[in-house]
Amino acid sequence: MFEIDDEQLASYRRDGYVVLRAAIPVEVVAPVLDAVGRGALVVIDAAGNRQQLNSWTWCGDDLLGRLPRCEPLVNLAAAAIGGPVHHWHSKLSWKSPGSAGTWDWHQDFAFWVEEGVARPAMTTIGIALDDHDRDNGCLRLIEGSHRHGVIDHPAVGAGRAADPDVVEALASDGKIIDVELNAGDAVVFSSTMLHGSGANASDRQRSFLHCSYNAMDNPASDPFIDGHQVHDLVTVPAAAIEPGAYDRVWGDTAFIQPEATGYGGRSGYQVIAAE
Ligand SMILES: O=C(O)CCC(=O)C(=O)O
Repeated sequence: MFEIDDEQLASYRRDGYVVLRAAIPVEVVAPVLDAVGRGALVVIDAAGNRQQLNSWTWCGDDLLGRLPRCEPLVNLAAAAIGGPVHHWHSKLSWKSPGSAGTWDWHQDFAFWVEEGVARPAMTTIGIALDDHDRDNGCLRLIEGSHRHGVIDHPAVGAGRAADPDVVEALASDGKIIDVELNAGDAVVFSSTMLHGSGANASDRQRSFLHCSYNAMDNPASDPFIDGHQVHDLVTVPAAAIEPGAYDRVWGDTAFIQPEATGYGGRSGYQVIAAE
C-alpha cells in the first residue's frame, strides 16, 4: 500500500504532485464512506456556495483515526517531506450529486503559515473513495505551481482564495491538470501546490479523504487548534486498517467543531455547521 518509487518521488518534487494508482485496495478504504456526512461542516466558497467536509486532528482507534496513523501512509508522507512527520489534520471532502460547492484555487500552506509554521515542509495525501472525474468535481491543480512560493490569499467574493491574477498567470502556461482518480487511487501534493475543485454536475457522489502531515522539526508557533502542535504520531501497521481489524469506522475520533478556536474564524473562511 502507498508505495512510491524514486521516479515517482522525483515527479512529486518536479511537478508538486504525483498520482499513485491503486494505492490502497478498495475494500480497505470503502468503509470510510460511512463517515461521509457525519460531523459535517460547510465552507462557503467565493460564489457563496456550500462545500461540505468534516475534519479531525487527534486520531482515535476507529478506522478514521487509524488511517492517518497507518505505517504505509506515514512512510509515504515522510518520503515526500524528507524526514519524520506528525499528523496535521485529515478531512473528508465530499460533493453530493448536483451540488454547486467548490474549492476555490488555493495553496494549503498559505493558510497553514498563518499558524506560525516556518517552512512548507508539509504534504497532503488525497485518497479517492469513489471515482473522480471532471463531471463530479475532481481535484484540479496547476502543475509546477508549488515552485512559485506563497501567494497572497485575499478575500474573494464570499470566501478566501489565491490572488486571481497570479492564478491566471500560472494557469496561462496550460498546466491545469484534472486529477481524475478511481476509488483507491491516491494523489500526493505539496502544500504550496495551487489546487481547487469544481461543482459536481453529475448524478454521482464524489468523496475524498485527505491526510495532511507536517515535518516534526517545523512546529506551528501559533496553532489555531491544539492538534496542530507537534506531537508524536503513534503508528499502526497496515493490518490494523483491514476490514475486521477495527471495531468502528468512526466514533472515537472527534471531528473539529466550527466554533473550535480560530478554525474558520481566524483563517477568514466561513466555516459553519451543516444543518
Ligand atoms: O476535496 C477537494 O476537492 C479539495 C479539498 C481542498 O482543496 C482542501 O481541503 O484544501
